[in-house]
Amino acid sequence: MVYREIGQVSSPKRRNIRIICLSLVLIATVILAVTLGLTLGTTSSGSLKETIINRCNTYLKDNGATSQNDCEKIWDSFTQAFVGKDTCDVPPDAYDSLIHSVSQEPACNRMLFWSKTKEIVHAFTEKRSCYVTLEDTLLGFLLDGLTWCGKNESQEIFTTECSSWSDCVNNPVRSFWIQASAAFAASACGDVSVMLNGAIDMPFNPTSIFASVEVKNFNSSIMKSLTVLLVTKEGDVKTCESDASLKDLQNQLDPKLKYQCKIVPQSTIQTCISQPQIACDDCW
Ligand code: DVN
Repeated sequence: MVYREIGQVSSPKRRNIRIICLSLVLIATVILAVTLGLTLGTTSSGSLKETIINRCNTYLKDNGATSQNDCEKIWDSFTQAFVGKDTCDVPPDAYDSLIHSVSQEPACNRMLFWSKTKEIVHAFTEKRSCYVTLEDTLLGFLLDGLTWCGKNESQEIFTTECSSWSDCVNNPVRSFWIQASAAFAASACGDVSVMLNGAIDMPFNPTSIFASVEVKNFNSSIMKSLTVLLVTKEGDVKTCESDASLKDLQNQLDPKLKYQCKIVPQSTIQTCISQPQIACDDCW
């Protein structure tokens, strides 16, 4: 009988032990990955609530509107719109309670709508208060860039694995922006502006929120005019007069509203973004 030092085993045995060890490591890895995936995938309401409450308190502190708004009540009105509902069963009017829970005076003569110009319009309004987009108001600021949904007969709040904008019409995020946009447009007062993209075929796209929701909610009893700011790049040939979609926009407006359109070179806006000391009126 050949004795072997303790710790030494025959090669077939050693191979079996190695296979068992590798299998155990593999199983442990899979369990860890699944656990992490499940944990990270369904963010509890905690982190979303923390984000939204922080945004709310920051906005109120920076804009001095603390007395009229209660962030906890706003959160509760927000969650009531979609918690316990299927991710494709949240219609726009589910957010009516949330919209009514936020109190903010409309920025008459400073309201700026936009379509296909999200980046440049917010780079501009981030540096200046002479124009205000929906996303610069408390309601839009709270939820801009976030995703959320619930599930039938569940109190959980999810921030991933939610239906996307194009999956179904009544998804929680799209319905919110439709209802918030409708309310923002209905409150539009005085001289109003919209920044449109002169580099695309249809600056006024009928399927956009601006066209399908906001223009339809303008109220000519409080709104006086609409100025289109058509942002163009070097070499763009589109003009205010030549574009058919802008004629369509003009035809959709209440004739009581004054309409004008200005070509605004993108370079001019970029200069105004980088030099906030330039007066707003000199930016277009
Ligand atoms: O006036 C603005 C503002 O008030 C806003 O509330 O609505 C108007 C802008 O909406 P719009 O006219 O539809 O312009 P866009 O550029 O086509 O879409 C605006 C935003 O809606 C997009 O930037 C998307 O947001 P995101 O993903 O960049 O944070 C979103 N959106 C529109 N169509 C979408 C979509 N997101 C995903 N899939 C789509 N099909």
